[in-house]
Amino acid sequence: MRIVNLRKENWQEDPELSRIKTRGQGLENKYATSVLEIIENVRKYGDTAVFGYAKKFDRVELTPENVRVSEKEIEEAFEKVEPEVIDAIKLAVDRVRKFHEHQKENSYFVTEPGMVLGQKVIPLESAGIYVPGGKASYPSSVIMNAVPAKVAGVEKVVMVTPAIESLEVNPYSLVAAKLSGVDKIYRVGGAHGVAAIAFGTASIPKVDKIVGPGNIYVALAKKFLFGQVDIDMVAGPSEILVIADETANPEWVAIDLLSQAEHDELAGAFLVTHDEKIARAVVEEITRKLRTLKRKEIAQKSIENFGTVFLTESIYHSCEVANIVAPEHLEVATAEPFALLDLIKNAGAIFLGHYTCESLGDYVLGPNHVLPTGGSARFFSPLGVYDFVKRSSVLYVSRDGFEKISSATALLADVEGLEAHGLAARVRMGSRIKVSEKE
Ligand code: HSO
Ligand code: ZN
Repeated sequence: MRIVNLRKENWQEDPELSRIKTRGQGLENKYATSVLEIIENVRKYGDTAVFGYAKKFDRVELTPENVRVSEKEIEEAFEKVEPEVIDAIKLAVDRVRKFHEHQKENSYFVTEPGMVLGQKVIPLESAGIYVPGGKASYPSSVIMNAVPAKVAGVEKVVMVTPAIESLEVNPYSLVAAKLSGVDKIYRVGGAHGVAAIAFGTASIPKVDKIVGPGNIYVALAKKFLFGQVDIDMVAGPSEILVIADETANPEWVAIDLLSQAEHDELAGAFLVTHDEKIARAVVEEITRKLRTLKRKEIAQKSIENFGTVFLTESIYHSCEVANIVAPEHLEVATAEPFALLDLIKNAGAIFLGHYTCESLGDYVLGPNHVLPTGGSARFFSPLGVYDFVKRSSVLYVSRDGFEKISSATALLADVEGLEAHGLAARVRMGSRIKVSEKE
């Protein structure tokens, strides 16, 4: 973990800070050709292509009969999962649902004499949740993606997740899916799984929006299919930035940094502090903890790649640095964290105080853990209920209302040289035509 001193003029141009600032640039495009080919084949050949790719990449024999996970398998998953884990999943679902209820957006209508104008909020009809296979098949991510969709009122929530080498799907994810209200589950993944729910096949339904994390193939497939369907943001490796003052506990800060470093070799773990003692103590703790951590290979690589301590002049300077990095997760481990909230502009989620460790938010606290990465917290928001609705404008004018705005409409149409636009207003002007409408 390197220590970078930002107590200098032109600290904004520090090369290490610049490297971290631009960490999210560019998706690896070297797989683009193969992903495009997969998409095209699934579009043309449907199930045949999807099952062919499942055999080739995941070594699993899928058929129209077995591709959907049956209710019986879901029941069996409940048998396999420890009762206390089921309770923890229930707690998470419940808290995440309650938090997201506040994000529901109402339709609105404004009236003025002769006019009613409004915006109608309509849930998407269907959504597809991608859940990675293997080790990164996180039940918590199933909850974080499915619950907001259900709270928004999406009727058909479909989950896709690869079955690799055997037909079995992670029972924890099945339990989380059931308890979050997922309607149908298909054991298919990869770029072909994404394409399957983007176009629909004979045995896999088409959806309106695809959300959820995945490997580079999945991310590219989502990117290429955007337009055919809507997608959430393309998530990059996880990140955490901790702002610490002299009241922070170095051991706690160290393990919180490692909690994101253990996700991925390219994960980011940053400490920003004006206190040199804390800086050194955290670095020592990280070295110590890395010796025994189960995922030390991954965490170690991530710390080597991106692990950085920035030494600042003051707590306010630390906030400026945090805003430049725009981390996915920001922990404010200081004596008065609420006092800094106003200064924080760019962060996916802001964890205030010494006890609010990031992992609480990953699992049960309530806010969503699908957050903007790679500096995109400058312009993106957490996944939420608002991502599963769309809006339609509603417009109505009566004859009186029409008279107030028709001349201006006709005039602007003339300016744009669009005669029929102008005529649409003019043919109605001054008329008391026999429409059945009552004024
Ligand atoms: N921290 C990850 C989410 C996650 N953590 C899932 C544990 N499980 C998102 O940045
Ligand atoms: Zn995490």
